Amino acid sequence: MFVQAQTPATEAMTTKFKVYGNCGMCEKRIEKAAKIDGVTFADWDVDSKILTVHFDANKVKPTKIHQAVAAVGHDTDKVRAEDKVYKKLHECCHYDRPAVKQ
Ligand SMILES: [Cu+2]
Repeated sequence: MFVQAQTPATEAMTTKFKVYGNCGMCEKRIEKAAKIDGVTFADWDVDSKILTVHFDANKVKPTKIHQAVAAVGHDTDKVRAEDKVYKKLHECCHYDRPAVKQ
C-alpha cells in the first residue's frame, strides 16, 4: 500500500520568541544561527530581545530553531545554551542569563 500525505509544498509560518543577548554582535550571531534550512527570514531586536522567524513548517520545526540559536551560545525562552558555549562568547556578549529552571 502506498500512502502519501497531501501536504502543500510549503507552509509559511511565523514564530516569535525571546532570545537572550546584548549587542549588535549578538544580533548577527543569532540571526545567522536561526537561518537553518527551511527558515526564510530571521530578525532579532536588540531592545525587545525578540527573534522573529519566518519558516516553512513542512521543512523545520520551531524547536529546531531554538536549538540552533542555543547552539551558538544564546539562551532562548525554551532552550538553554551550554555553559561552555556561552563562556566562549565575546566579552560584550555575556548577557545576564535567565535563572535555571529546576
Ligand atoms: Cu553581543
